[in-house]
Amino acid sequence: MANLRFAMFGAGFWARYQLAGWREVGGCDCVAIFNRTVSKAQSLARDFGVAATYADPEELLQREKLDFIDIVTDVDHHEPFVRMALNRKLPVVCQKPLAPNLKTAEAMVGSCLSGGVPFFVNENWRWQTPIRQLKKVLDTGEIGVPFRARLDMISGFPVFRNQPFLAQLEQFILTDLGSHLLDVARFLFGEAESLYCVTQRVLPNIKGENVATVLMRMGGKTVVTVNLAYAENPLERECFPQTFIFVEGAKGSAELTKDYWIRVTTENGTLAKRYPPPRFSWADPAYDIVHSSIVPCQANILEGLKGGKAETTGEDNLKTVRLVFASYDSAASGKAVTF
Ligand code: 89Y
Repeated sequence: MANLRFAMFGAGFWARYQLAGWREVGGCDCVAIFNRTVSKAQSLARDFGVAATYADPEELLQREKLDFIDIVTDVDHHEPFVRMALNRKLPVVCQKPLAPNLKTAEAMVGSCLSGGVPFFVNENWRWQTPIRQLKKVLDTGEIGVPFRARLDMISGFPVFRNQPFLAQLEQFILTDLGSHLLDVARFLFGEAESLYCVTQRVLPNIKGENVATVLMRMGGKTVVTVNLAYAENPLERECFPQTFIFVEGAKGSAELTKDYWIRVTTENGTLAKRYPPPRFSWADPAYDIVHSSIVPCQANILEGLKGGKAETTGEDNLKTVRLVFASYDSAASGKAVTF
C-alpha cells in the first residue's frame, strides 16, 4: 500500500513532535503544513523536508491531494477545520482537547459519523509504556478486582513557559491534563457512573484552575480519584510529566511510581520492575514519557486510517470529553454528576 499523504494544520509546540512521531511510525508522509503565521509553518517544513506551506487552509485543501489531515492547532480552531475536512470527505486526526465545550465536541463527532468520515483523536497518554504495562497487570487478575485507585499528575513544573497560551485558558488543567488522566482512568477502570469534582486556582497570573480533584465511581466496581496540579511549588517527588497510579485490589495492590517503576504486591510479596519509555533522539528529554507515547498512539491511528481498529476514535474520546465537562459542572454546582 502506498504511503498515506497528509497535511498538518498548526505549527506550534506539539506539531514538531507529532511530525517526528509520524516519521517514526512510517507509512505516511506529510506533504503540506498550514499555519496562519506562515513563517512558523515554513520553519517546520524546512526541518522536516515538507514540500508545501500555506497560510490559507482552504487553498491547501484545494491544491493538495490528501488521505487525511492532522489538526494540531489551538482548540477553538478544531471544529472549523474538521468541518472543512468533512466537506471533502477527508479523514481527520485531531489533537486533544477535542473542543472548547461538550456540545461542539458532540457535533464534530456526530457529523463525522453521519458523514462517514473517519475521525481519530491524538490522545497519547494511555499509550505511555508503564501505563500499558499496568493495564496488563490489572488484566491478569493477580491483584483481584480493583476496588479503589488513585491517579496523580501533580507537578511544580513551570508548564506555562513552553506553552504560554495555557495561562490564558479560562478552563485550564481539566482540559489540558484532565483530558489525558480521565482518559487513562477510563482505559484502566471502565466508564464512569458518577463524578464529583473540586477545582482551585492557586497561582496568581493565570486565568483558569490549576488544581483539580475528581472522584468517580467507574466500571461498576472501582472508586477512582484523579489529582491534578500545576502549582509551581517545590515537590520532593517532582518528575514532570510522569503519572503516578496506585490500585488496591481484593488480592493485592499495584503501583506505578517515580521513574517508571511498577510494584505489584500479592501474598507472595512485592515484584518491582522498571518500564521506561523508549528514547527518541527527537524527543525533548523533559517530555520523554509523553513524546515517546505519540509513536504507538499514531501507529494505532494509522491502523484505523487504513480501515483497521483504533482505540482513540472520536466516538471513544467523546466519553472522555464528557468527563472533562462534567467535572466543570460538578465543580460549579458543588454536586455530583451521575451518568
Ligand atoms: O499540553 C499538555 C499535554 O498534552 O501533555 C503535557 C502538556 O504539555 C502540559 O500539561
